[in-house]
Amino acid sequence: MADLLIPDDSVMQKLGEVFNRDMVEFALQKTYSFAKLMSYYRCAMMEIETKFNVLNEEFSLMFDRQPINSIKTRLKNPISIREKLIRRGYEMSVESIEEHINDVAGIRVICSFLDDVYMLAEALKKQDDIEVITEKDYIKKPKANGYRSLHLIVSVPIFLQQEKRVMKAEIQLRTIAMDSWASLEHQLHYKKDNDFDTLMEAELKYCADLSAELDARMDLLRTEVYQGRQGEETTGIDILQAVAGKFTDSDID
Ligand code: 0O2
Repeated sequence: MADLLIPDDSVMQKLGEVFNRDMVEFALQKTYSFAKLMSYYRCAMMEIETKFNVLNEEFSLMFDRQPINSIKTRLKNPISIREKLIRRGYEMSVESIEEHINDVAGIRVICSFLDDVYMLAEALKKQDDIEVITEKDYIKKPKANGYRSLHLIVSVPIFLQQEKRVMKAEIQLRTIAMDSWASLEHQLHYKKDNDFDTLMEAELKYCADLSAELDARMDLLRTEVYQGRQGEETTGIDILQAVAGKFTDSDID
């Protein structure tokens, strides 16, 4: 066990008076292994965050605009990890966390425009040290409640002093509108323990549809501004076509 985790003698003595010494050492060993694993996940988040910052920098240099509005990272807390393992019928151990939980490391990339979400996802997927494990496109196929976001579960190598480890992480890419809907919906769910009633669900879905329309309109506007379309007014038909173009029939099975 790493020296820095062994408490000094007086603490060990006090713990030993209450608990069996083997038990104390066992608990310390487990705590250390857990802390080490969490630190690896933190490294994976740093690697991925840097990759997105590099893409943002390159894009800003080439096109004089930044596709990323902000990046948030979070490490899943031990209580949520435990709940998820129990819910899925797995034991609570360091090995089990690594094997069964894909979203201990979470990176949320908030993009300026809808097209940026896909541009950034494609740019990341092309990198030869990134392996995509699963992809869920809740933008093309929103969840029933209206939730939209592009989710990638990826693996990324981290390089330690003595070894290379491949860690999993969940990346959520979404626009500002998608993010504000998701965080407000999350807050409302948090406030209301029970499920929403039908009217509330319909209202939430309506707000999600409005946010989807906002994204489509902003994307159209961006295209016009950056492609220099001048002198022509944006018509309602343009906007409807833009919205329809984002979600073709083939996307909806
Ligand atoms: P937290 O606190 O954000 O970590 P998986 O986790 O991938 O094994 P699942 O549930 O199929 O299993 O994953 P999915 O559908 O990709 O969703 C994972 C995450 O997306 C959630 O994490 C949320 O962050 C977000 N999410 C999914 N659906 C919704 C939704 O309806 N509303 C909001 N606001 N967020 C959503 P966690 O673990 O639930 O929570």
